[in-house]
Amino acid sequence: MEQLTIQPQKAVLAGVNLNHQTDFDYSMEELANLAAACGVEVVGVVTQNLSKVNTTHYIGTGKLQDVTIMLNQHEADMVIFNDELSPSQLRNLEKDLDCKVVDRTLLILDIFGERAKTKEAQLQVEVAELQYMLPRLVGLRESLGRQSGGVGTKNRGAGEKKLELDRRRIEERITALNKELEILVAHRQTQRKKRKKTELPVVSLVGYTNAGKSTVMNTLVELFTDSKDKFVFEKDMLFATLDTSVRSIDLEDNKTFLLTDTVGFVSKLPHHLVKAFRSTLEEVKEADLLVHVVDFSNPEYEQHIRITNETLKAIGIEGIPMIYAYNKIDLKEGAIPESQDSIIYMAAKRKQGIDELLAAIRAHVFKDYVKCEMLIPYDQGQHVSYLNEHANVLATEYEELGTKLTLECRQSDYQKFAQYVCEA
Ligand SMILES: Nc1nc2c(ncn2[C@@H]2O[C@H](COP(=O)(O)OP(=O)(O)OP(=O)(O)O)[C@@H](O)[C@H]2O)c(=O)[nH]1
Ligand SMILES: [Mg+2]
Repeated sequence: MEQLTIQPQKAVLAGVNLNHQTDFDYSMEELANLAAACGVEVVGVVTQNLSKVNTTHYIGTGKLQDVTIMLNQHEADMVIFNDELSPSQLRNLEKDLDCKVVDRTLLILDIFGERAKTKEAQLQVEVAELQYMLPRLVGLRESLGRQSGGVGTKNRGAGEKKLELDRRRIEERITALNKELEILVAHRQTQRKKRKKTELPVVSLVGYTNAGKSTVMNTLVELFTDSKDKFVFEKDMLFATLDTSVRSIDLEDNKTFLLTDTVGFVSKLPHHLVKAFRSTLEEVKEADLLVHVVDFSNPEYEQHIRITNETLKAIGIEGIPMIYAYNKIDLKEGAIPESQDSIIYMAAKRKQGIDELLAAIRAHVFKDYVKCEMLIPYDQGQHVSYLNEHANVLATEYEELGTKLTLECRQSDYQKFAQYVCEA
């Protein structure tokens, strides 16, 4: 057995700035963060301004030499490219650089592979990996053979094993994985249907990776549920969350909504990965309201907002009302603007701005609540109990003909109990 000692790998980053994109520097910085998340140490960066990427080598010949010099200088044996490489670019670079060649897609796949905890996430990542590998078998065989498998640590070896399979077997494996996934997805759909029956409004947290979505979720869970085992995983790292979790948030006035937390986005999220995670994101599609969590302390937050909105659109999530939650204001210097209807400034970790966020959520998801009076006959006591549990009962009086409730309730309950409503 090969020993799986974890050695920090050293890498040179290479990126092409196509037509002077303003966010280019940031995307290189992000590439370095992604590399760090894989335990890779960045020892040098080579960039080039081009109007079109080099079709055979992604960067030009001169820059390729710069890369080689840097590799030798630092005794590094890996180059990470800032875009997805075509199969032939990968092959050529492999051959000419004589080192391990990794692109942004493989890097992200590797992180996802390492973080995936649930069966569904693991299957989704594996499908995406195999789809990525399929057209690149030749180049990757060499690249991954050079060292022990994937980019990072845990995935190591898995990549190698996969490459021993030939194309046909990879295709068969993709089919088999997709079948397994279908079963899991069907199960989740059943759960979702069950939830739908409760007619509770669904609020979904969306946003860039590391913005604080899971922290917002945990803060609300802490304040509005009894069971503390309902916390989700939050951490200062890219892609801490890969699955969708749903929690029921019961506010003091018996108004309840479902809150979902899910995977965050990043720029140039690999196409296959987005596709693979489509079913995870289906929950978001059915949301009544999106809370777009933004790391307001990140200088590139506007860019993050744009990428998140573009990714949402790419997966077919459009036309759902959205609240912006500008998070981490505790890290921001200077004056913080006042929160408005759909723009909230907050610090989830310090429970700051939670009231404002809740007010904004309430205004959206409980707007069809009806305020009325109902007179429930004494022999229909079960309705009184139901309403005490499911509606916001403001006053209770015992009258000659029954219990008179002054309440706010959902439209559906208003209709259900229409016969008891007192005319105003
Ligand atoms: N200073 C500060 N840090 C925060 C705040 N909210 C969240 N964080 C931190 O930001 C980091 C990321 O938080 P998460 O909640 O895991 O972020 P996420 O959006 O769920 O990230 P992914 O699951 O990776 O997409 C953690 O270290 C949090 O403690 C805040 O209001 N202020
Ligand atoms: Mg998270």
